[in-house]
Amino acid sequence: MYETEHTPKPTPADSHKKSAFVAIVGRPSVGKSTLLNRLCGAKVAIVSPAPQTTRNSIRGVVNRPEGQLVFLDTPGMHISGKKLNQRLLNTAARALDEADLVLYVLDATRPAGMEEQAVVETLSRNPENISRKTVAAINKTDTSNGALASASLKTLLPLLPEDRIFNISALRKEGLDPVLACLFSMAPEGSAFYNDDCYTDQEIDFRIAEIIREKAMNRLRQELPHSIYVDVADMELRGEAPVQTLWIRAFIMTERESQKGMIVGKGGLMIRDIRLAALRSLKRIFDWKIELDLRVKTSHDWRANDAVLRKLL
Ligand SMILES: Nc1nc2c(ncn2[C@@H]2O[C@H](COP(=O)(O)OP(=O)(O)OP(=O)(O)O)[C@@H](O)[C@H]2O)c(=O)[nH]1
Ligand SMILES: [Mg+2]
Repeated sequence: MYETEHTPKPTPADSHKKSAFVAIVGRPSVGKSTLLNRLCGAKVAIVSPAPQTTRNSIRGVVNRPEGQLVFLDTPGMHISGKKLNQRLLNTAARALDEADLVLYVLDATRPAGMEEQAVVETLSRNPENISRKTVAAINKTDTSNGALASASLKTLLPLLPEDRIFNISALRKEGLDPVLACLFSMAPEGSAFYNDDCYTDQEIDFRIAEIIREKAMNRLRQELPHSIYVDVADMELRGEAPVQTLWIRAFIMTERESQKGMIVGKGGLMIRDIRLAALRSLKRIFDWKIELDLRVKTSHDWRANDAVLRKLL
């Protein structure tokens, strides 16, 4: 019922072109999702300054004359005993195993430290990952020259060939073409996985929930960005084409009752602001008119609740 022009469909085989799944991995907040969006030329994954914004493995498709690359954005790798974090790490590790190629993103503005070591260890579990599959992109070189990250990369991954290390700025869209060219040169020959007018395979309710979560995360402080998830409880396509309206009822779910007030805000101003920002984004993504009924609800300690985590991750 909600099929759009973005819904993936298989394409006929095209033998002399290349195609590959590319896992984008790295620490939290290095700019993986920003990079995915820039590569796809569309907003596929949500972005915020808070670490661990991405919670799922999100696909974005890039079509070029050379063929098709399907990028898998992954949650930032972060070692922690918490249930949610363990699941996020598993999601990233699974994407690594499934991918033909790996785009390993580093942050030029932050020293490597223990966290980078952990990413490298995960990558190195399969030696082929480094020798045949990995391309490294040192991101945020608009802010720092990347020399530090480049030096630590040489120590951490001495087997990674130098011509597979690139300086980029995802934010400014700088240095991305050489990265794509390198990935295509390493990709196997094969037919496209998706139609060439398709840039993501996400379900509509998931995209809506993510956009709302992004708007909320970017407006909330302290622990709150991590304490929420968004539940799209109901959707209905109303009216006749071409002037149809997608009606949505969604809930921002908090961990504790006491957090609801901060999301609603004084006189309801915060939730109104989140709702309007989400509407602006959703209107850019979908062709329908959008009506959004947005409320706040509590799902006690959901980050430790397996049933909720299974649904979300
Ligand atoms: N200066 C600068 N900032 C960037 C660049 N790329 C991303 N950022 C910022 O870095 C922050 C994190 O970006 P994300 O794309 O959400 O990072 P991520 O790696 O997907 O983070 P997680 O999903 O939490 O693992 C945001 O505030 C971005 O605007 C860049 O090239 N330069
Ligand atoms: Mg992300």
